[in-house]
Amino acid sequence: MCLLYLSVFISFVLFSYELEYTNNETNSPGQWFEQLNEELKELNHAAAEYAWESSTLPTQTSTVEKIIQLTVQKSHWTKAICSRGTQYGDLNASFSRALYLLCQSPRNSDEEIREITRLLGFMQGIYTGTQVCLEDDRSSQDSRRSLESVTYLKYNDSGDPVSNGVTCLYGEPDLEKIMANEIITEPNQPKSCSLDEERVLRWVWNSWRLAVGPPMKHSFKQLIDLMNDGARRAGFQDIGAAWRAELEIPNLRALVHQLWLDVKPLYHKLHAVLRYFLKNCYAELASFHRDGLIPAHLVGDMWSQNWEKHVASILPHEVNIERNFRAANWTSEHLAKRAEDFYSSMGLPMMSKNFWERSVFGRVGNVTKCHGSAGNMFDEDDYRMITCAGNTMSDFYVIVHEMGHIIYYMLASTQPTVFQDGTNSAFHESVGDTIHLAALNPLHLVRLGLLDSKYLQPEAADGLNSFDYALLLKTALIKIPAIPFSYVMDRYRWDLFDETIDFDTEANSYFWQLLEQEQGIRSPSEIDRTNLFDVASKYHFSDNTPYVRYFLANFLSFQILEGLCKKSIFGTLENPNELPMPLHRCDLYGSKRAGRLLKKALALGGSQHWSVVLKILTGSENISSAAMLNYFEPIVALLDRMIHDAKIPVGW
Ligand code: X8Z
Ligand code: ZN
Repeated sequence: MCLLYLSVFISFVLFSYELEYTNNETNSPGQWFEQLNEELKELNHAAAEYAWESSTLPTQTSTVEKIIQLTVQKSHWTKAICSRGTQYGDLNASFSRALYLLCQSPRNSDEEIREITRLLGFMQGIYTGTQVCLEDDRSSQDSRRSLESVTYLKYNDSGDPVSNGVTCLYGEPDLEKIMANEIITEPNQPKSCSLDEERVLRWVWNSWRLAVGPPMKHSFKQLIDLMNDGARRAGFQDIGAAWRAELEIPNLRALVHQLWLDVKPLYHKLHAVLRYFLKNCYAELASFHRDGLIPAHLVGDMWSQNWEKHVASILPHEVNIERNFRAANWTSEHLAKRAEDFYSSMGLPMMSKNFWERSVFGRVGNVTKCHGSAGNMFDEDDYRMITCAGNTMSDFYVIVHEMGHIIYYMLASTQPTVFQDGTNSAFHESVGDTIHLAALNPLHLVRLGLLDSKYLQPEAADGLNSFDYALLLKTALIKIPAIPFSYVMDRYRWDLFDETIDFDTEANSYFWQLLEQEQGIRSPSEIDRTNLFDVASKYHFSDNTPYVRYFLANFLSFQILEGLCKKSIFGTLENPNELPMPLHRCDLYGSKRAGRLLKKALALGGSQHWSVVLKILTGSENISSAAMLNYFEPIVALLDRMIHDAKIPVGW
């Protein structure tokens, strides 16, 4: 998962249900609680070390075996703790909460744990180790011929990709970057919107899915059964219910549905405008015109969750902020320094010496995993990041995001170990996203030397100028398509887990039914996809990480930004006045007031329910779409004008 654990599986702590309780007798509940936290720290430390090992070194059978043993050990330990804990009853609120957090987990036997760990390792290995290979003149090839050359490759013993004279590419970041058009150095690169470009994108999109989907399908079916067994023994209906319980939102399914309904009109407008642009751009592409769905490979992202690639085509502007960013030629360490500078300007902690010495920035050495992650090593000041970042704005996003996890770990580190994971996973995902939104404000872009200060001047009655609109549209193209995507990722898995959907006959067709219905995209390939398994093309699927946390974090980050802004400007959240600037213009850089509020909330770790944390940060106890919709209000007006003027149809 993105917080560096062995897997959700170990972070979620499993019970072994046959073993006797084994922990030592101690004098008082207080001493016992202290000892429990010491032991948990040791277990978490070992888990973090193994997770680091398996992310940065080629998979060794010995590591897998150590991981299995540790997972089993932790499950026995948890069972013992929970059985002992019930003898003490409800001593106080903190004690009860600690036991609640530790003891709500699925219960699998040692043998099941072994099998689950093996299956997860296998799936993760496919995602991180698979390369697809292509011949050099791929742009002029027929896509069907290219598909035949897809090869399923691993590292050789010295950790180098196996290549037989052809170019072999990983999913992340190689193919991901081709889809987002971030590999732009070749002089003979196909022209944007050409059929050559379309063919390359289709090839990449399809090859990745053909390479990783089918090998994972059978393992996932086995995994569902094993995880459901463990969840049912713990009193849950299925593993989906157990995943949802971690968030502590009683009406989660209804809330998620409502939040999605709230932003759907905006998504449909963005969809309409992008489709209009793409149809004009790929006028020769016959298949485009069949229905209202957008072919998935054209939106500028492997998973269709981020459409920012098309911002300049939809709304051309003299400032190309993306180009300015790349031209600065920052390395990933530079980007990390700039991220650290933003956090520390608010009075939040600087990264530790260990962080700078041990983090991995790039596919260097034997790094096997390129998806961004942040590790709490549960050892004095040892926090680390893995990212295969380059020098684009989306690389900067990943670094700020991961640093948000680390800031949360650092601030929660004075809590007992059991509370150091934060109030829930959605809040953990929202910290970096909030600060990233804050860093995307035009004033900060001027500060970074990426934007001329003349673009701070208002041009219209709403106080905005043309650059504000370009920037807001770019942010909307990043944040809004992520909503239906994240909605589908877990709605799909919940429906498989509770057997609403029959895995054997509907696993892939149901996924496409949801993608078409919610995202309005369709497969670009003529291949019959019934027996494929396209959900496996996403990192979090093979990593078995629940995804609704990102859905919620998206909304939370706008709410928290608004709260921090109010605090920064008025000194209190109670002030009933509107902010004196549009939300995206609020500059949190250097705001010690906002930093103090964030510190106060995050330092509680998991000791309090998330609604308490949200109340501190925003004055409200409810997750809502209002701040996000307020942020994008100018964009809604802009899209409405475009749709009206060009008579663009909306919906599909
Ligand atoms: O996986 C991540 C982070 C690590 S927790 C880079 N994110 C999701 C994704 O990449 O799909 C951040 C936003 C969504
Ligand atoms: Zn994250």
